[in-house]
Amino acid sequence: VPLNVGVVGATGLVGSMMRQLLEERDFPVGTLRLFASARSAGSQVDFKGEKVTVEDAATADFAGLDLVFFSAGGSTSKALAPKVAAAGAIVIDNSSAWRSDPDVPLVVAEVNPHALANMPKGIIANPNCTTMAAMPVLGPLHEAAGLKRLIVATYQAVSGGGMEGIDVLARQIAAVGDKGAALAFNGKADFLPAPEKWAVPITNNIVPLNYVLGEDGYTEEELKLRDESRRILGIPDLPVSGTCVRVPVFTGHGLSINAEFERPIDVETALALLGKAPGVVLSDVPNALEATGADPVFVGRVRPDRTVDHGLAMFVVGDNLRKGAALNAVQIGEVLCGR
Ligand code: A2P
Ligand code: 11C
Repeated sequence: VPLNVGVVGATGLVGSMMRQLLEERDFPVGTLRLFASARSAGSQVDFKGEKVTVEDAATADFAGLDLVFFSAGGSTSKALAPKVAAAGAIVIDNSSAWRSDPDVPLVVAEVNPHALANMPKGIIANPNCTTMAAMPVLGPLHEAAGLKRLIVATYQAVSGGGMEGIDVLARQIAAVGDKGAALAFNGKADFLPAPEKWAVPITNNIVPLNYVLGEDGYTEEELKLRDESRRILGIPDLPVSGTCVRVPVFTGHGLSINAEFERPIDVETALALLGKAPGVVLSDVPNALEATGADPVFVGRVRPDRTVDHGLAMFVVGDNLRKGAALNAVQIGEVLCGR
């Protein structure tokens, strides 16, 4: 049965990817309505060869919609998602607004679709792109051996910061131009651009501070990784220590993962499980360019972590705009359609 589908934040980076994936995956869309801020209301966007006019989300009437995807930031979701759900639609929200609400399931399509059985608010949360990349890999390993502790360092692409992140890196790369080799001896060269969006330049650099600091000196991104992993895997007190780092890559979040398990699990067993895990592809050198534009997450460098009794070390990369955001949201929609 075709559904009346909406996208709030349709003009943004993730919202545009949602539109693309609805088309690419032939999602059963009857009518598509697109919403954004007053700034872009009235503009026209292509969907399946037809023009759709963008509506102002603040004043729109949401009646008649079955399923509405949100990717317009946390405050828009907080304010609007309950209104849209009250009008009768199921909301799949990509922001962090609802992820810790016990009445809102936090779902990775391949890992915990059963959580969709309980959604009293009519709202479903889509995880952070960093957490997301790890879940299709850690889910089957946890099922086999019982995850006990997680140490993660990330290598995150700038498109995790939206269109603005892409623009900032592109501008900074252009400003350095062909003078970059001078940075081998002088990290304060006068041609370096002033920092924008991140505390220090992102080009030719690594930035171990993704925005805001929270509890214990961990960043919000690192705390999301901890809290969301606990909820998705169903291990409420799982110890997780993350270090989230921004790198000058446009798309593809990489994660170096050290996982400790309750029970023995060797590399061969892990590779056999990961080789047949849905949404996971084995790779000798999982890297950001390999992941960009691809649906699955890539895992490789799987080896024993002998610093603990039952440990594995590995590297995972996923497209932060696809599986990390828009794709998982659409996959949740597909799971709902299947019911
Ligand atoms: P607009 O293009 O009208 O500003 P990104 O994450 O790429 O920056 O995109 C953010 C998306 O969220 C855009 O589609 C943007 O619309 C939308 N958005 C931002 N603020 C609001 C708001 N208050 N109400 C509805 N949509 C919003
Ligand atoms: C980043 N992971 O790479 C963030 C973007 O909680 O959905 C997504 C933030 C979120 O900057």
